[in-house]
Amino acid sequence: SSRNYSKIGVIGAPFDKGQRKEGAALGPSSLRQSGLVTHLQSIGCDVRDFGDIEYQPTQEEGTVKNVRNMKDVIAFNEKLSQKVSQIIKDGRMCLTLGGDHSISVGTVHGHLKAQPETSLLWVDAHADINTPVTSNSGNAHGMPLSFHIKELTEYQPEIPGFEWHSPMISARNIAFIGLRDVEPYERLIIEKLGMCALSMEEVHGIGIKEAVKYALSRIDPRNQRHIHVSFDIDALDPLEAPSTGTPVRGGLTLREGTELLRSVHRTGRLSAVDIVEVNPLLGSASDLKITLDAARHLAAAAAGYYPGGWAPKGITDIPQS
Ligand code: 4U7
Ligand code: MN
Ligand code: MN
Ligand code: MN
Repeated sequence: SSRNYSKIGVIGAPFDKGQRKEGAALGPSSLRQSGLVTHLQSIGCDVRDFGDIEYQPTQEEGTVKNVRNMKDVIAFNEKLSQKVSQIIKDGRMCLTLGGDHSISVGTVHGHLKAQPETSLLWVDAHADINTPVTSNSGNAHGMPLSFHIKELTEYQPEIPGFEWHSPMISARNIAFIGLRDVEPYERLIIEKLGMCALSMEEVHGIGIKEAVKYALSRIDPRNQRHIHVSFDIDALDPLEAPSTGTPVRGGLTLREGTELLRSVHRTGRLSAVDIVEVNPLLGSASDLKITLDAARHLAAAAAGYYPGGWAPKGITDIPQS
């Protein structure tokens, strides 16, 4: 194996108005405190930390067209999208630390603006493809994918202030891995659009390596597109990542998660990764430590970390006594 560590730009997205539990907005600071960024540096990555998106949420509830806090979702993500575009244009893999999953409204949009030829791997227990019309919860973190998909344009209500955001990816360039809690209308959308959706059942059937290979062959058949991985920490089993808002049993092991990310890294075209839904206010201190450790391992795998180690650069001989 050869040493191929990344040039990375890290951006924090401290936002949790896409769902009702407080705490995911503390994700970026708690991930940084646990040493995620310094770990990437220590394994040899060229890391530039762009800090956190600065945003003061409005105090009003602001439900628009069945989307709770939509004004905040729109304003936060407009800033985040610009930042992500800038980092990618700067030639770095953009690592975004959430935040709840509604922050992918901005990360995916910003990535697609900078690199239109991008495919998207959605690693999650959930499909997050509800439109404001099909959503039962009104929570934006269950809707981000629907906003990005060209084929769903005519099913979206018009939302004032959201005009800057247009769908920029086709359903054929998106795949799911890890699904195990999909609502009936979400499943209908997936089937109507013929999307590649690998639930935990399929992952267990063919193994994570084959699952990733198959998903990539579906969304990037000519091996030429950039890849965005939006990794919801709840894709992992709650035993591996307990501190999250919507845990579902029967998930990926951390080992499967790192294998997935390292496989995508090996394509050489991984250009953005989101790690979202870490909520430091949920669970015990030990639950939180386990969750933060998992996130750090995922980030390192995305950066190309190889656990077998490397010989020192440029040296071929064992030192003599
Ligand atoms: B997450 C849900 F109703 N489908 O829309 C919804 F089951 O980002 C869950 O994946 C969404 O954690 C989960 O609210 C969003 C629900
Ligand atoms: Mn989820
Ligand atoms: Mn999600
Ligand atoms: Mn969740």
